[in-house]
Amino acid sequence: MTNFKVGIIGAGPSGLAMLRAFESEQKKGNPIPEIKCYEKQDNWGGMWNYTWRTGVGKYGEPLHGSMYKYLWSNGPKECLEFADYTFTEHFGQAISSYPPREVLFDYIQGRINKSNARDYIKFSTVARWVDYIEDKKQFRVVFDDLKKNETFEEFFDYLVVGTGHFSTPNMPYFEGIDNFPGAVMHAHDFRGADQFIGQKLLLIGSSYSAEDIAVQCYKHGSDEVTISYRSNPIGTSWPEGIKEKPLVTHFDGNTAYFKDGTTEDYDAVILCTGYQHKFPFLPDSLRLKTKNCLYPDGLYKGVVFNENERLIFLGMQDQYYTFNMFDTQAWYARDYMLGRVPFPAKAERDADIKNWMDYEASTETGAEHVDFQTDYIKDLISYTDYPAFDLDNVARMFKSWLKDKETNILNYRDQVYTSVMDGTAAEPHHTPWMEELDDSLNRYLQEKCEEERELV
Ligand code: FAD
Ligand code: NA7
Repeated sequence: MTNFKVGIIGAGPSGLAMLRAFESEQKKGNPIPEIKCYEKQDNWGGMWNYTWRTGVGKYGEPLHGSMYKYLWSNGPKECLEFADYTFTEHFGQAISSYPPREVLFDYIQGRINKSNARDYIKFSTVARWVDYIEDKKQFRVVFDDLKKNETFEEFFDYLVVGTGHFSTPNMPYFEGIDNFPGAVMHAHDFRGADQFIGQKLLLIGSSYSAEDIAVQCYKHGSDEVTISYRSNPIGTSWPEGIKEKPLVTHFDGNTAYFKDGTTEDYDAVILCTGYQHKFPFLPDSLRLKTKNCLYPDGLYKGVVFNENERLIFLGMQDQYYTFNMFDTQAWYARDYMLGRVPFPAKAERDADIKNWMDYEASTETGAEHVDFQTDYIKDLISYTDYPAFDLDNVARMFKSWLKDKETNILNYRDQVYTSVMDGTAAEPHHTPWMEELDDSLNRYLQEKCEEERELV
């Protein structure tokens, strides 16, 4: 049955994957449902659509973007590559394994520009509220057209939520932080290391944001960085200038007090304390309630909302895999909506969710988390025609990346990997990452940097 209507909220990598999944079906000559996608920003790309703004966007909405200047991929691009659109197809040449943000944005756009996806997307439009109308089995969604400042509503048989979950800060309070005299911000508002040159920084949290912001600030000239951890230190061998300490207990002026009894003075504090899954447009009964983990409770196959099977969430997991995982989810969601994949009774779905959650609970190390997500994607792929790829090899690259970071956090981005999609071996970037201060697409694609040319 295809005479139904699908609403997609968000045109980031997840929402775009959903559009692409339907497009691939259409290209085969098969009928597809009526689709509409709504994006609150003026362009697609989600997090990868960089903004200099903080706080609110140009229409006064809570700002989505958490990315910053000088952000380079924090994992090998070979692990996130689309199976149906390779980096080599896009750039026409081999590139390095850890491209900067603008290069990845270009790649995301490359695939979607080849489709008619833009025709389906209404930009500058925010989903405000959703009701489920039981007797019609439809969602009523209230939107605001931000440019026209007008409210309207639409009805859908299926609703796909692809609004991301690294946007609403988790901001814990630490006694005395309200009187800290320097800058205090969450990683969500960090827009680059420039303002912290010559400063002594305290980062709270010990995951990806803390690790990368510490290294970025070190690279761009901060004096000293302390990372304060709650549960576990990151534990890599840090260069002189970055160190880890147990959790800060409180502040007095610009002095931070730590659990181990030590104190230190700082110029600025950055809370790298993660994000909340936040769906202000969903009522409690339709809301996914989860912390950041590999298998959120209540999602069958990590995608279908178990309490209302017409509601779909994409990209809600913590992420080792990104773009190709969103694809496999979108392909699954498409075939689910088209009635092509088995959909057992609720008790069986509950049991399936529990199995995955028990599996996640049994994992501890980074390598085990990688294996978990690899198995999850293998399961999803087995239901659809998303092009199969060598996931075991991708898992090996992830584990090697984890080791590279442990060995040398400052140069892991100089390592190169080989695509499992088309066999292309990555080319080292023309400049070692620690010396490369320009993250623009133009500079990145230069064959040799100017200084080298002069020497030739
Ligand atoms: P998002 O990219 O967050 O997109 C969600 C979209 O939904 C946005 O466009 C938003 O405007 C829209 N939206 C939200 N609410 C509404 C609403 N109510 N109405 C309409 N539209 C709405 N991944 C990697 O693979 N490599 C990296 O190096 C990497 N680095 C990262 C660094 C940072 C700082 C962060 C925060 C994330 C990073 N990620 C990285 C992960 C990144 O989140 C994913 O790559 C990807 O962007 C997730 O796609 P998504 O579509 O699920 O969500
Ligand atoms: P994560 O990976 O969810 O990590 C959040 C970190 O914040 C983690 O180390 C937490 O410590 C820490 N945290 C959370 N609450 C507190 C409090 N109250 N006090 C101290 N520390 C706390 O978020 P990230 O921002 O690092 O990464 C998210 C994405 O952004 C990721 O995909 C990157 O690519 C970019 P815990 O270990 O739970 O004790």
